[in-house]
Amino acid sequence: MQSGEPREVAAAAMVADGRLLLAQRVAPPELAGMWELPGGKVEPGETPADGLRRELVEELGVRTAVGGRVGADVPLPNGMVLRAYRVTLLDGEPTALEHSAVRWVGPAELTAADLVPNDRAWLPDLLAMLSVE
Ligand code: DCP
Repeated sequence: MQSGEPREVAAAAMVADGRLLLAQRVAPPELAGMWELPGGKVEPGETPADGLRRELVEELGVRTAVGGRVGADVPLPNGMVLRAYRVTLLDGEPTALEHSAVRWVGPAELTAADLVPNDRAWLPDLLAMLSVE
């Protein structure tokens, strides 16, 4: 590691028409079947926005614009940090290329969804985002 800044996992809070996009994980076994904000590890030399845009091409096949932060930092056990960003869909229909499914949810479905434990901390922030869209 060249710097003291932890490696980042960037996740997308993508909202369109008052609904948030959730993606269903296939791995690891303890998270398989649970829903998350799609994203992944930012690679060395990438900005978080670059990394998140790349991950969303790989995972969902869509072109996006990455905006500001949503919610708090979530420390990950391996010394990484998980951060969520507002994302706008520019082109394409999100497709589950690396997940088992994707779906757009409103506030009630989001509250009821079986979210991965790390993302559950963002629930109030995500609900607030949906209510002002
Ligand atoms: N993670 C999370 N919530 C999210 C996205 C990720 O808790 N919304 C966690 C799960 C993993 C870590 O972050 O512990 C890395 O996420 P991924 O496995 O999705 O990231 P990559 O696709 O970059 O992983 P890899 O390169 O290992 O395939």
